[in-house]
Amino acid sequence: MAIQRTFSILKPDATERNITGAINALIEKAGLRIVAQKRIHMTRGQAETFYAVHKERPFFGELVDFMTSGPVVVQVLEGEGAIAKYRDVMGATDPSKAADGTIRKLHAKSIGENSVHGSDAPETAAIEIAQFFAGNEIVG
Ligand code: 3AN
Repeated sequence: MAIQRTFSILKPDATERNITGAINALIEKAGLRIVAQKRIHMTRGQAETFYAVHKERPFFGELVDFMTSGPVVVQVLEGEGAIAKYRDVMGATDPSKAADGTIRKLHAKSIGENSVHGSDAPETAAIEIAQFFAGNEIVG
């Protein structure tokens, strides 16, 4: 399996509860390396662009409201098969369905306030990373 990069967000429910370090510990324990990280407050425009694929879904407005409700931590994670590995560590979108030991099982509050985002494919990872990081901000 090749070394990959994936894009991660620690969402407002995580920054609000001051558990970004606890989540980072789970990321690092899984063998993923945090090669870029910054804390930002997303604008509505940034959130709408980021989640454009969900524009027609009934929860889109709620999702944008939530993602702009407080600070988030955006990250680039690197490792062997990082995209699938991070999705395993995150757990299912709905925390009640997430496997034991996953970030969402341990920390997510609900299907909407589910603590973390991770890219779902190499193409989306590249687009998402480029939305938030310049090349020289990623130090592997
Ligand atoms: P994942 O983040 O696991 O890839 P997606 O891509 O289906 O899940 O959904 C993107 C985000 O939209 C989720 N992380 C969650 O915050 C939100 N979301 C998904 N489904 C719902 C829902 N039924 N109600 C509210 N928010 C949702």
